[in-house]
This record gives sequence, C-alpha cells and structure tokens, in this order.
Amino acid sequence: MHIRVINPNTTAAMTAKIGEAAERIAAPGTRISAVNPASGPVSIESHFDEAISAVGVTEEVRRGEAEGADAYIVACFGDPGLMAARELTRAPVIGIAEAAFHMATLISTRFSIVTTLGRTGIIAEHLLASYGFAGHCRRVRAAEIPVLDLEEDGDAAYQRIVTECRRARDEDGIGAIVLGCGGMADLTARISDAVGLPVIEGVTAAVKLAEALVGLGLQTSKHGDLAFPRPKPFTGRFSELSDTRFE
Ligand code: 2AL
Repeated sequence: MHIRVINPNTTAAMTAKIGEAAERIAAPGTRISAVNPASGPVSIESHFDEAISAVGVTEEVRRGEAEGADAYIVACFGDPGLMAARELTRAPVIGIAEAAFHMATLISTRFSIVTTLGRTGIIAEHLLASYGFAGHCRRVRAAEIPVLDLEEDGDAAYQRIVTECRRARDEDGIGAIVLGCGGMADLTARISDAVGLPVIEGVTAAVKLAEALVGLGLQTSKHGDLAFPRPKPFTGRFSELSDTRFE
C-alpha cells in the first residue's frame, strides 16, 4: 500500500518530519512517500496561503497518480485543496483536520483544538462548521506561535503548546485534545504524557484512516460532485491544463 503524504507548504524540513511521523505509525507493508509542492508559501497561516497552496496540492496528486498511489493525505490543518484533490483521483484523499476530528469523536464526547495562530484557529472553526463537527468542539485555542517556529524554535514552541493544552484540560470540560498543525506531528506522545489526556494529531490519524479505507476497498465516489473535472479550455498560466482528461 502506497500512501502519498502531501505537505502543502514548501518547507522541506517540515515535510521530512511529517513523513517520519507517518512512517512510525504506518503498518508493516505500508509505504509512505512524503512530498511538498515546488512552489508556494513556506508555511500556511491564512486564506491566501491556503489558496496558493491548493494549486500545489492538486499538482502533487496528479504526480501521485502517475506513480500509482493508493491513498493521499493533505497534511496541513486547513485541509487546503482537499475537495479539488478528491476530484482528481479514485484513491481516498484525507485531510489531517478532518481525520483528527473524526478520531476525536470516537474516543471523547468533547474536544478542544490547540493550534498555532489565532487567525488559523478561525480557519479551523470554519472547517468544524463545514464538516459538521462544531457541536463536538468546545474551544479552538491558539499557542500564538508561527508555523515555522515549530521548526526553528522547537522547545519554546513545545512549552507554549503544552501550556495551552493544560489550560484546555482544566477549563474546557473536554475529553481529548486535537493538535492543529502538521508541524506538531512529532509531539503527540510527549504532549499526551505531559497533559494526561488523549491527544490526537492529524497526520498519524490520517495514516490509520487511509489504511482502513484502502483495506476496505473504499475509494472516492465518482458519483456526483467528486467526479473527475470536465475537460475544458484553461487560459494564461494554466493553459497546459486545457482539455485534460484527468481520468
Ligand atoms: C498549518 C499546517 O498544518 N501547516 C502549515 O503550514 N500551516 N496550519 C496551521 N493551523 O498552523
């Protein structure tokens, strides 16, 4: 089984960390290939960053199709380009935010999210609403650390995340915590030990869901809006997509 893990930002060190976390949790016989787009933002912290990175996500899915990937993971907590990616393949495509939300509801009745910046927390609130998980999430908290501080200032970032997770445990009336950034993929066990609650992190959750879907033989439905995009002319910088038959 080949799972393609796409880090939508262009920071190779974060891609390597995400890939290692995915490999550690993957079943024997699962091959992980971790990639990131060649062009785009080095971190994703805004709607604008998400819009640009979504193009890169679709490009990486198309490359994965050429290599025969069995499943894809979109490894940024905003799940940028998730629905577009699903249109381009029959393989399951899982976003790390939706994976973490699903897992959290299976082991707790209420969870809180601890993410990087307040503004990305608002993006997470949009996702909770659009996915139908708003009633399960008590609070979205931000450690107020830029995404790349997780790479460059790891220990200070870790301390701030743990502090916010302890506040969530003590104040939110929750049973579990969801970590809200792909760059936190290596912190799950450490934070869970420090906080004493189940901690769910999306990259690892998504690997296990991808293995389950592939094992069940379940693929992305091509009936309805997730059908392959209709061939049509594209203009300007996207003209090479003109009349592409994605199937
Ligand atoms: C993210 C993430 O997971 N990767 C990234 O670059 N930005 N999202 C976030 N909420 O910090």
